[in-house]
Amino acid sequence: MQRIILHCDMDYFFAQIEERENPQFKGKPVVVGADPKGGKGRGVVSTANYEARKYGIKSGMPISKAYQLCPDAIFLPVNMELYQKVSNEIMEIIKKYSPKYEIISLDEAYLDLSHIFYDREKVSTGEIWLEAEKIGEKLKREIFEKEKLTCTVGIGPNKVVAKLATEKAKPNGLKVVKPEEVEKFLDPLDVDDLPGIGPKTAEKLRKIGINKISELKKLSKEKLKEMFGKVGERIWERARGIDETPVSQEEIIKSIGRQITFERDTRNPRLIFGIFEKLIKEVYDELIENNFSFKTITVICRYKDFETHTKSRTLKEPSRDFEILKKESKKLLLRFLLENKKPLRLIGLRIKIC
Ligand code: DCP
Ligand code: CA
Ligand code: CA
Repeated sequence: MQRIILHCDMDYFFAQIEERENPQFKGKPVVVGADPKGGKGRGVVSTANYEARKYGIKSGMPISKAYQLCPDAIFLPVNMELYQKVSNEIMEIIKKYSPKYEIISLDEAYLDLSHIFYDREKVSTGEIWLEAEKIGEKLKREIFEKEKLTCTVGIGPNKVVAKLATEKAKPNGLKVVKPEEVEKFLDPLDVDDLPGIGPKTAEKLRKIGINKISELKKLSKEKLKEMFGKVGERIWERARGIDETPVSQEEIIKSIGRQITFERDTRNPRLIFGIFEKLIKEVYDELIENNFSFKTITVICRYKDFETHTKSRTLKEPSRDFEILKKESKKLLLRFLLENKKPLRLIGLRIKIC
């Protein structure tokens, strides 16, 4: 299924918050991390703003090294409580853009925006990607207006491509890589840009003359498996922009269902189907409200004697089509009515969502 995935990552997060709180730091190199103690300090750099990065200062570097590179930088301790608070506020904003979200770290999250495929009827795919870009711009604007912080947004057909788009658009950028642009986008990148390729893997590849993703693609799946074991297959896929990992939200809603007990046990088809249609509508409305699709439909019937049965049908593809839901669930209910003559006490409908 075609997807639209948005990745959002705050720019030089800890240091940017410090700049916001202390506007006099703007334009100067700022390093957040351990105390440098005049060059003798232990511990590491958490992050540095872009001015400090010009001196070669990076996250994870010994703070003493950072001090050597730029003794005049503003060195600040890590104020985690503040960063956590800001992070929570940012995530609240991000979550509003899709119920399918995944928080990766304090400053980073994915959103699955695939629902825009369904929201607009019969528009071209080009327009849908433009719509996604507009959502990205809106998200950036909202974060900036509310938090006075910049972030970078990457949008693509999957998580790997979206994340790489963010990396390439940093800082304060927005980049959309449409499905047809994936190959052109990935080919010139270095192999170690690919998530999952660490320094060791990259080194092994470099030794056999492979530096760019375009070169990596020349290796067969078998060869990569031979070199790296199971991960080899992942590498093969990622070099081609293939990544099916879902955006898994925190609060997982797995199904939507409604049921109703009749005021009196009944066999009256008109009454049963009348009420059933209302259930279908309610279930469908909740589905759409939460931007999900359904794949499995289950109808529940409880008879007069409390005996309860279910019948299910799983579609080949996830759907958001009201007519399909109506037709398939009514078929299931009809089968109940045809195979058993007992009066009904309760009917229910449940859909598994994705
Ligand atoms: N962080 C840390 N130690 C590291 C890496 C990161 O403490 N080794 C913290 C500080 C960062 C925050 O996590 O501000 C987010 O990490 P990122 O990797 O997203 O880097 P930044 O947000 O600092 O910069 P960029 O603009 O490159 O995303
Ligand atoms: Ca960041
Ligand atoms: Ca990050």
